[in-house]
Amino acid sequence: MKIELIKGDITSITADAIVNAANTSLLGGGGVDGAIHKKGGKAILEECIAIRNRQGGCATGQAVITTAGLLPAKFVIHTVGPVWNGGHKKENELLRSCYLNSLKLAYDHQLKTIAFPGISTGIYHFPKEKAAEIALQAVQDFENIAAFDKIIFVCFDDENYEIYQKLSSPLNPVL
Ligand code: AR6
Repeated sequence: MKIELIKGDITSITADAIVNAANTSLLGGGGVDGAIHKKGGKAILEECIAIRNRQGGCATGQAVITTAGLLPAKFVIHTVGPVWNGGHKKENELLRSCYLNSLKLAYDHQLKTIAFPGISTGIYHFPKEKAAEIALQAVQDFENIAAFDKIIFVCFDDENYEIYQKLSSPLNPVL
């Protein structure tokens, strides 16, 4: 398993799955969620609505999977990160659950490559360095991580990219 770091737009990534930083409604929003629905087309929203009708959206820390519509990826895994509220509302645990549940869903679908954005580090204001530490630790801790070929962290902003570069280089000398 290889960890790759990319600076750019996750909607352009070719992978078995890209992860969306969604909200509990699954009906779209701004940030990476808005970009995925805009470029991926209506098939993604249709599947999100079907999931919502079946199970009432997606709870914080959980994940669901849909088609990737018109995107180059095969699937979108929608996970709902915690809103940062000072750190005493189980934000760390919930963010870790986002990564672990997304990896579990990908593993259950026999997916080999998965790309993550910095979940919760935009509109939800999770501190970026802490979020990156949690993301990298969750990947290392996932019990079936060896089944994956590649885990990609896609950083949209310079600050996240620099943080991931700093934190991930000891884990992966190829970075
Ligand atoms: N590709 C990769 N990363 C991106 C992209 C992109 N195209 N666009 C933004 N980012 P955010 P959140 C980065 O705000 O904080 C939505 O309205 C961005 O720089 O998208 O989890 C949802 O519907 C940041 O590092 O998600 C929810 O209501 C990271 O993605 C709410 O925002 C996450 O930023 C979720 O907030």
